[in-house]
Amino acid sequence: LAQPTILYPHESSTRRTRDLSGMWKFQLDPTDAGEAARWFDSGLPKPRSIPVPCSWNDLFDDARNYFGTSWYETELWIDAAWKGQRIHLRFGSAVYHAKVWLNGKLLGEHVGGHLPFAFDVTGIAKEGERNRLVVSVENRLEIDRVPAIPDPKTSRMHTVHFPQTTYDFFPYAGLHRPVLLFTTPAIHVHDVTVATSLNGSTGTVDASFTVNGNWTGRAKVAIDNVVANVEVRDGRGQATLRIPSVRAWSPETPFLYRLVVTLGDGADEYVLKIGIRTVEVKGSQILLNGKPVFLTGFGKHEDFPIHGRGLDLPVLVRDYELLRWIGANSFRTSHYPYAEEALQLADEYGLLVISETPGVSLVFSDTPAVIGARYQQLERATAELIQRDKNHASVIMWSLANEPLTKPFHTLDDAPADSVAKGTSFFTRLFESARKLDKTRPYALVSLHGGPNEWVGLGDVICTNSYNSWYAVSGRLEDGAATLDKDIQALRAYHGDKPIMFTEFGADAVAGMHAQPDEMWSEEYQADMIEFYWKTIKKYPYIVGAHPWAFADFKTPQSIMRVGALNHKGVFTRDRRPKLAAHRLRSFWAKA
Ligand code: BDP
Repeated sequence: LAQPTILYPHESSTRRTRDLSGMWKFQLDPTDAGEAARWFDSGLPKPRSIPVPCSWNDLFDDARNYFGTSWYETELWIDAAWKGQRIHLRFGSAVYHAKVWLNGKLLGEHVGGHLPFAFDVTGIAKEGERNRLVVSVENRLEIDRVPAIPDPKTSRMHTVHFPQTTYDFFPYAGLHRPVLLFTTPAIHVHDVTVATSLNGSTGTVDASFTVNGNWTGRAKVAIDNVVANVEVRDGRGQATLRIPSVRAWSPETPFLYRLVVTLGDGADEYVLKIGIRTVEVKGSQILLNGKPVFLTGFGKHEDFPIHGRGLDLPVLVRDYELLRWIGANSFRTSHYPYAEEALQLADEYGLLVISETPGVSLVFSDTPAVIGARYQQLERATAELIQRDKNHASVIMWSLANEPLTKPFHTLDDAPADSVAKGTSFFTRLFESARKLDKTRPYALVSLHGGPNEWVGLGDVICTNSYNSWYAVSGRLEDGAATLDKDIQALRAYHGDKPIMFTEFGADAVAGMHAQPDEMWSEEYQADMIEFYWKTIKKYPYIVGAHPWAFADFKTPQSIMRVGALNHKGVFTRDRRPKLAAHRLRSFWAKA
């Protein structure tokens, strides 16, 4: 409990939040001079304005391909009414490595992006004065980070691809999510973990919580008029609430209850919206509230013109409206954790979410030191992700990685003989450490064409990305469909009873490009390919989900494969207009 609370700062009778979003000062620091020159003390010498949250890349021409340190600065004021409260400063995410100073004092740092971090700034933030907040954000693309760049010695990716990445999305950077000031009482709820179950018409909510300062005293946990009195000892409390005539959470009825944890007679109050539901893998099915569920939806990206990867609430609402329109019940947060606001809204919309770590495109032909550094980072990010998302009804499965490979995609060299074994021990360890943190949800690893079997088999659901008729069997829909049948049967033969899910399949289509007969890059080809995948997948009762890649077109590095530096596999364009494939899917999903 030495760390500040990372719970989302919802307001309550005892807690206040102030959003610091807006125009901040910004400066690139290509020579890394800022720290030695103490910009954190004196402020930025030659700043321009930048909106927070937003990526820096699409705002300024000189920042498009900037991969170094940038500085942000703003001022903040403390409310007189906050006297006696703890004051916390919280960042939704900063990509990749952030350092934070308040009034010249280093508060701390965070590495990895996509996940929140907070500091207790009580006493450092002064009331009645201008407080200077300075943040450096550094986004070097490095081989030993997660995600990584390819090793220029073994990969030819750099000759066809700029900037060099191992992954297929633009490496946007900056303060991507809101920066919040929030208050709590001195003694406050530090963490809450909720697990729910159903028994007939009764819902059971098991809520355990911690209080800072090893506090001992009385507390209450309540949902509506169901209240449990709790003795908190050494900072730990636990309550079990039984809700009669429960309204179970599901995509059809995404009902949310208000869970309130109150310390003493109102010394602190933490409010959390929860859904009561169960999820489990049984035989070849994923069961939601005891009934088999089939996942329709997409892999997505946090991506929009000009904002880049910055949180964009209007786009978020529009995306979920379009998911409803097309008849999707789910999505995957490919290939990194999405904003907390996205998960809160998914809870409300009844969307089922596969929550993915930033572990995209790991390769196992690199040195043990590099693989080890990536492991440390990914294990930490996984723990932070589970801590952050564990109470969302919408989150039904964890994806620990996307498309790990034995060797870089673009190399013709053979993978080193021990690369499968190296990956197996990496993922065995990762699954073990994650499974200790949340025992209420299934885990998976998303593979490319099912391989290697040893890795994907560590998951509870066999997730596979599959590109027949695109990267494989290019230009031939019928042959692609025949290959798909064989692929499915091979997966089943290896993995036995486990459910299989197609987490990606798709074709690029440039909106407005048409062809008769079918031809790659046309809207017809994309729609027809998605159709044969859908029809094939539906033949097999042990396949539990189909997510075409991708929801919408999105920004990529520049390369010979990506017209306009976009991946065109979206069934919507980047500005969310439906392609032919969207209408086709809607006829299968929404109208069925
Ligand atoms: C898969 C990746 C995804 C890519 C997609 C593609 O998981 O990130 O965008 O292929 O190439 O390999 O379109």
